[in-house]
Amino acid sequence: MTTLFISDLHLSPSTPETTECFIRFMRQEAIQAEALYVLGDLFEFWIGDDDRSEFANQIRSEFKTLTERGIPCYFTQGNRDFLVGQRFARQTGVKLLGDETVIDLYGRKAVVLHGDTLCTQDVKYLEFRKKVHQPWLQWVFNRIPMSIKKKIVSKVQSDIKTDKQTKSLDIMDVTQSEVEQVMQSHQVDLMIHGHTHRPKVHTFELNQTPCTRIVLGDWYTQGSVLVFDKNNFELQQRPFSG
Ligand code: LP5
Ligand code: MN
Repeated sequence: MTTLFISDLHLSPSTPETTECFIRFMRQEAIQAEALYVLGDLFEFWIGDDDRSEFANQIRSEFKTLTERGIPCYFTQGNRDFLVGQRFARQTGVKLLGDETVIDLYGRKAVVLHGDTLCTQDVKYLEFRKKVHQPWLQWVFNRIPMSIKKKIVSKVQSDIKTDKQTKSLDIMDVTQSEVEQVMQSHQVDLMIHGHTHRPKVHTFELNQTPCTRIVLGDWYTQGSVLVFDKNNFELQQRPFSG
């Protein structure tokens, strides 16, 4: 039996190949797993749990099928789907996790998170994150009609687009001291996250203890899955034309 981790699919009606790959993954692979963890940015952008589009319904239904078959599904919000809420969880059977969650992986403790909060050099993003995470603002936004919400999101997205282009790749990667601080605070030697789209297994020592940080890959040109079982783990890819 395996535990599967995915993130950064950026699902959207405009990228049907990714959606097809995701659906195949859910129906053929996740259905046989012990658990599925989605560590953020499942969606290119999630405008709110009131999204009743055919696309949103289809994705919800894939999770519902899985959880109804008894496969536990866990979801951490990313910077693009921070508006996934309890209604989505109720409708799909998915369990929402907090920003940082410690899980038991076959007897080994691991902290799982999206990864955006580890990029402490990206001060402008973290300020932006703080703003859009304000509960009162989300409460208001969730009550605005869909057509107006779409206009607000497009406006904000186009306003901040150029800002990202001016940032160095370094700024948009994790800060090692923050990684260490988070791992120490949870007393774990394993961290799993996405966000940076730089899939890799990093090993380092922390207080003479060997530590591992696994970075999940995005789904831009292929599926990307971390497969974990009781003896081993592997970052694997899934071709689009499966
Ligand atoms: O995902 P990726 O890699 O493309 O970029 C992220 C960071 N960008 C984001 C932005 C989201 O994708 C788009 C969000 C649209 C939000 C609409 C909000 C509607 C209101 C909701 C209210 C509840 O996450 C990017 C990081 C990058 O990861 C790192 O890899 O750098 O961050 C940015 O580019 C953010 C800019 O630096 C922020 C610029 C400040 C602009 C201030 C505008 C204030 C708007 C307040 C909105 C209420
Ligand atoms: Mn992200």
